[in-house]
Amino acid sequence: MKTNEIMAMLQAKHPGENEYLQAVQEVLESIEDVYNQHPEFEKARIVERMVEPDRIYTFRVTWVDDRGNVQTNLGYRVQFNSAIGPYKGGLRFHRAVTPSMLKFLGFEQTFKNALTTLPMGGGKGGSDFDPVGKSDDEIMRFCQAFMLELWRCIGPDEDVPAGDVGVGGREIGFLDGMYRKLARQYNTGVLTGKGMTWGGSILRPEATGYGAMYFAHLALARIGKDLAGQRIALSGFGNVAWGAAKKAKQLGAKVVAISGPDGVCEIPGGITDEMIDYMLDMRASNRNKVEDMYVKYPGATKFTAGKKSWSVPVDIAFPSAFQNELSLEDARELKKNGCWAVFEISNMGCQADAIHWIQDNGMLFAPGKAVNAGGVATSGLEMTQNAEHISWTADEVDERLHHIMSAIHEQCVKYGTLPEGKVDYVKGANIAGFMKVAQAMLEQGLV
Ligand code: 2IT
Repeated sequence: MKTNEIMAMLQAKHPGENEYLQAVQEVLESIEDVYNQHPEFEKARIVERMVEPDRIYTFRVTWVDDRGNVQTNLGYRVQFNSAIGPYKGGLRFHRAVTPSMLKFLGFEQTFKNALTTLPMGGGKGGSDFDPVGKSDDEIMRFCQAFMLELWRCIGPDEDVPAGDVGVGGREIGFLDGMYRKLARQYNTGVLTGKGMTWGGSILRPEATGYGAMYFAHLALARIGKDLAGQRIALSGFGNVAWGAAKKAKQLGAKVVAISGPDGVCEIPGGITDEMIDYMLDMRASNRNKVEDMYVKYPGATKFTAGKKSWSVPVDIAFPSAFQNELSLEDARELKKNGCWAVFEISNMGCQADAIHWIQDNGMLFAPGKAVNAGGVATSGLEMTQNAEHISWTADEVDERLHHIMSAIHEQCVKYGTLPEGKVDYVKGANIAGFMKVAQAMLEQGLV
């Protein structure tokens, strides 16, 4: 297998699908050497098969807004790879959603889920519906209309969606409510991220951010450092940044920046518990403005329009909002201001040239598919609890999450340790995830 040749073939087949091509290129670059040591993979054309989704559902979603206008959006479910288990991955509601975006996310999800140690395949879905400025009623009507189509594509042993950008507990509630009505199944683990009283797992809302901090703790401990006392920049103020802020604070780090599409909110004294709680109100308002934090806490914060979190001097950056949110220029500015580590919590949060620059300039870097895998891992734990008709305590879930994040970290170290002793977490995560999926595909024959 030659990465260049496969990429040329995919570019010709899927022109303009930039996020998808970027995600594939990153994985292929990392695995090329290992892959070529396995002629049995080449013979079964594992790579050519693995880069294409098993299937993609596309559907029209029609709903009525509060003014009585008929609205039409597009809905999708990309079932990427089921070699190690049922398709599993979130739903993204964002105006920029395209098949390319969901294919990149489904591809990444396949390897991420393999890293979690749990038997979950990879999938992703969503819609170009824009939640910004929508009322709760509009969100409910959209979710119901979306599920009218989606419910035939999913099932607890087939495909289990969850949240992602624009889809949190409220949306999962509306989606699951409609699924129950349509399927007449009331104890299903068909969605994860459910409410605590109707099948949800305790700690699932926090899990992505908690897992990211556990991973960072392990990577720092390996080089004799600690999260306590570090100044941290997060981006966004959604579910992921919220969980990350909570755990960072508990571990003694100081979160000094969050952001939104409107700009950056600096918090020189470090984020407080009240501010962390207020992030939930900010999301629920559907305003999508980080300036609201400044308006609420003007004495303790500073808002700068049009700037990103990466302009704030910090020790560690945690992109936690959207793909490609950290550019080469941002990476340079971070380093200039003293930053020495970047942990992606968002999926593909850094642009490809930024990752290369960060690694070449002696900074520690870890990719989203390892760092943020605690979210989907806890979804996997929710599926187990649903299947067993039980619920675990917070301590039980947290202990399993810890265990999974250390298993992920260990796999990265196993496959990513360089001759000089440093760990290339990109390589480690990609090879570990790839080997597991490739082996399963090989054993299952040409299907
Ligand atoms: O990107 C992700 O891993 C998620 N949005 C969570 C997926 C899940 O199924 O919990």
